Amino acid sequence: NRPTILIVGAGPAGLVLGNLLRAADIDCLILERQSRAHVEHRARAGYLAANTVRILTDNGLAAGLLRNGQQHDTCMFRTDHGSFELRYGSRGRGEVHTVYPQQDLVRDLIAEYLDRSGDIRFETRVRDLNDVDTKQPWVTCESADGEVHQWSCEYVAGCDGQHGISRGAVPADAAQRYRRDHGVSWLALLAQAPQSMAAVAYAVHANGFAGHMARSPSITRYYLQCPRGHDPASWSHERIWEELHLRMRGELHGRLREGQILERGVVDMSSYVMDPIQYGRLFLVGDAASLISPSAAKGANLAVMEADVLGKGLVAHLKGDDEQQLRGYSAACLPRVWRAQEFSHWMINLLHGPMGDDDEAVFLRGLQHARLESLRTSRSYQDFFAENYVGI
Ligand code: RFL
Repeated sequence: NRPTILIVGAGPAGLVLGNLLRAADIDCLILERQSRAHVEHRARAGYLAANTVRILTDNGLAAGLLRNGQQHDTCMFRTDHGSFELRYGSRGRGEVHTVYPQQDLVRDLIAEYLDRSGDIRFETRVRDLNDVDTKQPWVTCESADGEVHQWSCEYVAGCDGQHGISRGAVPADAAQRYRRDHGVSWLALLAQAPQSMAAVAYAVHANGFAGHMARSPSITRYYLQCPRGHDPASWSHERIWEELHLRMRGELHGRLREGQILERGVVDMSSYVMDPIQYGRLFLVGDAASLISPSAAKGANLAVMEADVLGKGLVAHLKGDDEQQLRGYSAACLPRVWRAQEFSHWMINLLHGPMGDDDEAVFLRGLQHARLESLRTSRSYQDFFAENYVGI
């Protein structure tokens, strides 16, 4: 009953890490509070950065996404001043996104982990992490039938997302915590509808931001900026499509292809960074380590990058007795986390103008327009955008 590595959570972070460890024949156990069906159907991210695809490919985890993912290299901006397309695939480092729904990636990663003889327990909630600053950490968990188990291990990877418990096992004085509420909320929608245009579309409108992002040939994600504390159920089907048409300026650029709204939820844009993301023998990975607003689609990509860095560090330490990489985990990840945070924050300012007609709001909308104009006309601005938009 003593796995070498105990991983809390079977999202992209925990599953990539588990697969890397199993490839090196390191004994690990993943504990996941939800059922397998639940995690395999949880729709979230879709835009995978070039570095993510590289990591997954190099580690034999990309068969599904290489077969079924779609490459995207263009995004589009629509404003009161007109519309323009940006072919970011031909700017910056020339990298593109691969669009592959997160739930499909999770399904592939679970199948591969089991093929590598990985041990995973679904419907098993970790209740607490103990003694993580000693050589023998242990956790208490509870299965769906109420049975309580204890596991001890050598290392714990906290991959339990933004609402997990791992972060709480780091004492207040052992890490610096940085937080920001961006004061913006999005109604996140999944529509049973093919994409309406070939590119990601960002619409800046007096009623607020609207976004269009492909997920699969028959599913599209849409976003509508909405007031904080908004009840997503209060939007009727008709009102959603009417508002999307209006903000996307369907009358000028062509109507959107409508379909049933399959899922809806409100995402409050907030960010969180912890430094360091290690305490004793506990390592935080993915959303557990740092939360990023979805404005630049970075969360799942950071999770995979961190899982890769930690996986390599653990393998080097356990197989080759080289502890240096493992000790450098936080230092290797955090500069990239901050750079992604900075770009996400820049995107929030690019896409959301303040409402109202007071002097400050009008001034800030002037800046927003200037920023969009730089993006439309300046090659070096476009290179900066492309490098950060697809890069991690
Ligand atoms: P996850 O995926 O949340 O997985 C954590 C897992 O831990 C489990 N868990 C526990 N298990 C056992 N015991 C406990 N006590 C536990 N507590 C929690 C949970 O059930 C879960 O299975 O975290 P991970 O692995 O760090 O991955 C992070 C990503 O999921 C997240 O960053 C992205 O989805 C963010 N995101 C996007 N990221 C991108 O890179 N590109 C995108 O296009 C993109 N679009 C999005 C997004 C997030 C969104 N929402 C819902 C906030 C779009 C949206 C709408």
